[in-house]
Parts: sequence; structure tokens; C-alpha cells
Amino acid sequence: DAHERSFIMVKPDGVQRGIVGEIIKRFEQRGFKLVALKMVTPTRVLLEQHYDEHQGKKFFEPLLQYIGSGPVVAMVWEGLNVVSVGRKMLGATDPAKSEPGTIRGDFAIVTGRNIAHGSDSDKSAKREIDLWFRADELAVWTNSAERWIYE
Ligand code: YYY
Ligand code: MG
Repeated sequence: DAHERSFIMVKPDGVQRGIVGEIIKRFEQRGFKLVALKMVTPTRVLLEQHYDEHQGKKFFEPLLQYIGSGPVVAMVWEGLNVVSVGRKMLGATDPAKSEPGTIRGDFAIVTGRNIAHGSDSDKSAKREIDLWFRADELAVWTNSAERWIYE
């Protein structure tokens, strides 16, 4: 499905370290289409929902402190298998185990500062996009390069 979507977020460490452009560049280069983008400091309520599956775990509080500590860049990217390909581009959750060439494998070294987030399934992607964006924040446009990216 070439219209699959994923929620990708540059975390506060990625913003502070000036890696926003690098991450956008990689998704653009791969042929994915940018559908939405905004810089925002997420509220605790939003993060509790976003990371709902991790409530009660020992890293939950530090995680919310970290992600809520400053602006993040929230994005929606669209394209064939963007959820699974996006996760591959991000690398393993623990950057020490991420392959070089991945975003985490190139720019991070500890799990608690792993630079970026990507939805882990189509279902999570839909849930996260709904959580972070209003419908009118999602751009409707045709990428003129599409016929050179897909056959
Ligand atoms: O989806 P992904 O971000 O790769 O990992 P998750 O297992 O969903 O964990 C979300 C987030 O929580 C992770 O990116 C860093 C943080 N975290 C942590 O600080 N310590 C852990 N042991 C596991 C996760
Ligand atoms: Mg996750």
C-alpha cells in the first residue's frame, strides 16, 4: 500500500543535537512523502497516551521527563511499507545494538537518548497520527516524483 503512513518523531535530543534535517533528509531520500510536520513541546497527558503501553514500567517516568523536556518534531510520512522500513531506518531501540547506517546506529549510544521514534505497526501508526495531529494538519498533495519512485 503506497499510501501507508507512519508517525515519526525527532525527540528532544535529536532537536538539541541538530539532527532534525538529517532525519528528514533520509526519509525524503528513500522516496517517502512528507504529509505533516510540526514542532511542539508535548504535554504530559499527550505523552501518557502516546506511551500508554509502557505505563508502569521502570523507564516510564524518565521517558516522559525526557520526551517532555523540550520541543520535538512530529511528522507523518507516507509510502510503501513506511512503517516497517521506517523502523529499519531508525535501528534497534537500544542504539548500542543498532546497525551503523541506521539513524540510531549513527547518532546515538544509549536507549534513554535514542534520537527518534517510529510507529511499530499500522495500528499504532493510525493511533499515534490521530493523537498528534488534527485531520486538517495532514497535507493533501501529489509528489510529482512518484512515478519515478514506484513502478
Ligand atoms: O519503539 P521503540 O522506541 O524502539 O521502543 P519501545 O520499546 O516502544 O520503548 C519506547 C521508548 O522507551 C524507547 O525508544 C526508549 C525508552 N526505553 C527506555 O528508556 N528503556 C528501556 N528499557 C526501553 C525503552
Ligand atoms: Mg515503541
